[in-house]
Amino acid sequence: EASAFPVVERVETMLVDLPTIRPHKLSVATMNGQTLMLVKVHCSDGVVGIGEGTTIGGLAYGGESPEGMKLAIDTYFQPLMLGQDASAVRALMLRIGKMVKENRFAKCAVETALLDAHGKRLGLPVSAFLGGRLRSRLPVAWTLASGDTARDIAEAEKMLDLRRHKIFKLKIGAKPLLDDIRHVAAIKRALGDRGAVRVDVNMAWSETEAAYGMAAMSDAGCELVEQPVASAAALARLVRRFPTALMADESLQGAESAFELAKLGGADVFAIKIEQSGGLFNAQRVAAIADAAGIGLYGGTMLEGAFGTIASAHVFSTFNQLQWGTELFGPLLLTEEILTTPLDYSDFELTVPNGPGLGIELDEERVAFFVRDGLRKTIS
Ligand code: MUC
Ligand code: MG
Repeated sequence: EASAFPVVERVETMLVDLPTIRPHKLSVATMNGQTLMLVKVHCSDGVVGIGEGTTIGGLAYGGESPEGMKLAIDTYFQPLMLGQDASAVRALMLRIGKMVKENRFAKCAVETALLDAHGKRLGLPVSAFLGGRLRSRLPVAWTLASGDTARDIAEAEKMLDLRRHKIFKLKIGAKPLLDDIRHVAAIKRALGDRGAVRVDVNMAWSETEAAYGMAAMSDAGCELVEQPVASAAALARLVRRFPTALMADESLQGAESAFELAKLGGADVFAIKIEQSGGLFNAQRVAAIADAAGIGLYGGTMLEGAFGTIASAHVFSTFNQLQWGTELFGPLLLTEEILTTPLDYSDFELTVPNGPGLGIELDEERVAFFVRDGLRKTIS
């Protein structure tokens, strides 16, 4: 007898290795490519949902890797999902949460796939059952991280000409402080009022360096400094000492850490990421904490491909406020298009798709070529 609700029949995972358009240099790693961990949830009503997990530089950024996510889902998530009601997404995520601690990135990928499937089933975009969107276009920052000042300026000029980005985030912290200060000042000088300049230190500074660095960033015309130090207590000591805004990223590892940081007064702005938050619903919980604490919001990225990026876009479209825009440029850092219809990046913004589920479609033939141990390996 057929059950009254659609059940999860199969959970399929794959690693997709894609080159980046240029080396992407962060203080924690230099990326020459990105690995997308894609998860497909096959349901008994014939619906298939797709989710994605990524990290930055393998294990250089945090505790999860694409390979680790795949293993966790294949071995531990899948048995908890098979035969369960695929349309009861929150109940299924709670069930998984009871048996799987941490693993926020893998949970986010699975939740994304379930929500994509659910939306396709209902004929509604994911944003609709996250409470409904307040905006359909999101401002998108671009990250300048070639490691070379002149090249970064040329890249920013190109983005301005294309009308694709006018907010620029510079990755610093790998070089000596004075070199970084010169780099940021030179880029802001070149762009003037045409482009906003922000920096992400990815925790590379000591608190002393941060105090000096934040003052220098303010003088250089940099409007925001992201996660200069690791410690939440140090962030709280640095916050609002300088005209430049202070944004937390790595410190935010789900709602509990967001609550602790808000209590400490450790940030002017939260960079909310769906993966670090542990999924789309949890990203909304982090946003609610920021709202309640009077903290500004920014839509962050783990340099996801199209699926993680659009899952993020659906969530960010529902935030009460989004004063600092987003950095949902991940797909543009990759050389390959993996969708049948490319995303709409235009006039400095990304359009949140309106079709059922995530509202995007995987180009199966194209992606087969880049699946690890798949077609490309067989051919070459
Ligand atoms: C981060 O730390 O915010 C976001 C943009 C980028 O280039 O790297 C990421 C990660
Ligand atoms: Mg960051």
